[in-house]
Amino acid sequence: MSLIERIKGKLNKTQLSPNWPGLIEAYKPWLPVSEQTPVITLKEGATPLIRIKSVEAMIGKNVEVFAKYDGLNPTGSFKDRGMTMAISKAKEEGSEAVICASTGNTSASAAAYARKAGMRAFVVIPDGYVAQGKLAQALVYGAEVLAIKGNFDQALDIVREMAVNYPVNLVNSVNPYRIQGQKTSAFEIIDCLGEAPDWLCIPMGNAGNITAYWLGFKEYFEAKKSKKLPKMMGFQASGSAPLVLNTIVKNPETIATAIRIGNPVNREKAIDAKNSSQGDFLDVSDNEIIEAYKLLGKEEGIFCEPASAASVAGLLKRKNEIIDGSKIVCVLTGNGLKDPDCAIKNNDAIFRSNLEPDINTIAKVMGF
Ligand code: AN7
Repeated sequence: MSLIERIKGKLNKTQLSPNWPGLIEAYKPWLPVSEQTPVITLKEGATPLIRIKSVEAMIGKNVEVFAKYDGLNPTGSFKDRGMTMAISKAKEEGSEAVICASTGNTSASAAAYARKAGMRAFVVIPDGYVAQGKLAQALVYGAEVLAIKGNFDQALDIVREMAVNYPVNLVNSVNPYRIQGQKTSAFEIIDCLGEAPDWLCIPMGNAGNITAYWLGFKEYFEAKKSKKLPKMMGFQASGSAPLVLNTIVKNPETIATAIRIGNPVNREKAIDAKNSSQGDFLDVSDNEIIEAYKLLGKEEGIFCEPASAASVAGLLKRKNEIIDGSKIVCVLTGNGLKDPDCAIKNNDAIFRSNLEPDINTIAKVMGF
């Protein structure tokens, strides 16, 4: 048996990345696509589940904690799961342009997929509140960037109205195809673990992703691919916590700019996910987010963006409620490279500069 055959024998299809067709092809029977749908894919999905033992140690019980590292998608966030669907369907419908409001990741993903499909990509963003990496992506992918003197919620109001009055296809998570694509991450978790986790910890902004995961878990459960449903544990930043506070936050503020959203459009669906799963919502401070962000970096070798670290910060905050023997998945929604400014400002690393270029200086600084 050749090496490649031996490897293939041991690995399932989701692990054979060279053969991975992208999530629409992989999960076609579960998605609203037909043979006529032009599939626009960058081979998104099939992201790794990584055991995070430093977090297990901090919980101090017999638990298994995994990170679903969706920051390894083609444009560096989970948005690609929804965007491959939204753009493929927009193409099928004959759209020539798409529009979205975005705190950054949606704009990067929409731009990449729309341009690949030969469409114009209009992205409306809150000026000055989009992380540098995300803005760089939108520009390089060829978006038409419209920065407003306002926040995400105002941007979303504008694009929703634009899509009613002008020939532009809306690709925010009010677009049902986005949710359909994003639910595949729940499928992957069950395909990988062989069962649903006990808890699913996830950051919430517009609450499309928690809605999508809940849909995915329910569909696999109803198809008997799992025997249980996870508790949906949603986390928000304290300065931007409309779902936790059950209100609208007029001026949301947080270091996690991805989830700086005060009036989530998927509010009712997120509340349903929480209630139906006997889950809960909780807020975490910017400090707690940064502590989790640094822990994942320096103990696990996982660089996620601040919004993503909210899932781990939230889990740690609730550690007393965890039942022994639990399996927990924390969704890491975006890649740390998206927000280099945050990384450079928030780390415990040693950085010595202005050193003379000779071995004696270097050895001395190293402590030898
Ligand atoms: C890294 O890009 O809303 O609760 O416009 O980028 O489904 O909104 C991003 C959201 C979590 C929250 N983590 O997801 C946008 C945008 C990261 C994100 C969320 C976002 P939802």
